[in-house]
Amino acid sequence: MFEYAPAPESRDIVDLKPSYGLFINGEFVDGSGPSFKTVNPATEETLAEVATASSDDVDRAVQAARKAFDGWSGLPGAERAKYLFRVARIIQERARELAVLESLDNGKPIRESRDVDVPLVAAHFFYYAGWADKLGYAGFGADPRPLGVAGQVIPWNFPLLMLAWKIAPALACGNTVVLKPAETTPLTALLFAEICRQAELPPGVVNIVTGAGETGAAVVAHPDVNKVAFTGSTEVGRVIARTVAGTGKKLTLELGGKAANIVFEDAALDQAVEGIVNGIFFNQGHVCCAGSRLLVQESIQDELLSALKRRLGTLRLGDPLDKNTDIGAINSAEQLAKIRQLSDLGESEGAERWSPACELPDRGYWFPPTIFTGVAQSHRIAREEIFGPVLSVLTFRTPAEAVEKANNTPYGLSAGIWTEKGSRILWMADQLRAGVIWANTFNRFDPASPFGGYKESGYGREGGLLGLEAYLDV
Ligand code: TXE
Repeated sequence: MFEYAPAPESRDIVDLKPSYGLFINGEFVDGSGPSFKTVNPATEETLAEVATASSDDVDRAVQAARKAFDGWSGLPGAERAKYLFRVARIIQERARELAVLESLDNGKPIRESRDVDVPLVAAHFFYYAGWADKLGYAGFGADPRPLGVAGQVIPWNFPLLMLAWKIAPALACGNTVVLKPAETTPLTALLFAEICRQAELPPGVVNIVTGAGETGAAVVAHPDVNKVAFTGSTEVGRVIARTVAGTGKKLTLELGGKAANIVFEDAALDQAVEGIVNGIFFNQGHVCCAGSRLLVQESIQDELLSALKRRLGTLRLGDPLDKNTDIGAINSAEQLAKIRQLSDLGESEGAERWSPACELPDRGYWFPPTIFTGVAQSHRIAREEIFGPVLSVLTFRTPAEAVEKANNTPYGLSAGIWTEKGSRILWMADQLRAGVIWANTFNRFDPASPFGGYKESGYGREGGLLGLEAYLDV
């Protein structure tokens, strides 16, 4: 039988430099802190040395952003739109390079970085470019104003996409930006800095400061930062909320999740299996809205689980640059240790663990797709965010019980419903305490659709009109 086997994506398309500096006021400059290594999680090889921004460096970046603010916010919206459209087009032109670098630094399969992340990044810049000259018609009054300097701290699971969610609306509204990427995935943000130069964005409008948590903390605490936007762990989100409290800074937090993916007995089973796989194994489960809890109606449990296991047996784990790969590397040794620890705990708490036969490469950070059955609501694997390719399966009998179990979590970011019955979808969507609810699909994103959580998943929305409001005084 003919098998389609495309050649692996070549890493030569990426011009990797041995070391990278900070991007401040339109220039790449040295950092005053000790540099750190960013590694390819699929091979553990060092990709580059990256500068650490000290609090003095962060101060220089914030001052550059402040200086650029009057000019940038004073431009007619249509002029800002031209810059953003230009950035969006360059992202499209350099899409392959961005996708390969993202997969090298993050470990995600090239099919995802190429077909999901990078196209969505461009789409966000196009979408918000479209609003830049229409802010007076967005429903926030005739003359909404930008906030000033936005300090933005992002995680490693979608390095470019999180950057786009934050930078595109901020700039469209007339704010300037200091952004700190995660320490394990700084490279595409620095390539984005190069794209800002190529688009001739005025110096200081976008500044990128690399480093670990201390650098992020310096951005958040800087007195000349007017707005803080954070995506990351709930623990760090709490620290940031405390730092910002009482300062008058506007804050949005997008934190963890433990989403329920709820399958009723009347669902189209093949479609549901694909949705479950996409829900938890997309991006190795490093997804805040991942469908990490499968709630399946008891009557179809056996049938659904057999179909799901058969499907997992076909997933290919390995080289992220191979276009056939479905499951790439875990982003870091720390994250791998967390996934292992929680999975071991699942077993010791009495749940049953299953993975398909799956050879793991010798080097790099890997974890096989894993399912836990016999999970009780009290188990930690049913309550805590594992942020890896691990699915906890629970059962229910009635829609009311499904709602009760789905909502029984401190988080409230997303949920999925699988049923052929429209009235049930509407009823469930009304009952579920989650910011995003998908019906008969999962992990679908659109720049026009706001995203964000209830409860400990954070507050504020990114995307759509609400994403604009987060960067405006209205
Ligand atoms: O997150 P951190 P980590 C969850 C997920 C994961 C866990 C830990 O469960 O296993 O968090 O991941 C910066 N002030 N999510 O340790 O530490 C940090 O440098 C300011 C869910 O990577 O929250 C990085 O840039 N900034 C999540 C960013 O915060 C600080 C995505 C996120 O790192 C800081 C990632 C401080 N005091 C992890 N400390 C999601 N919602 O998608 C750290 N940082």
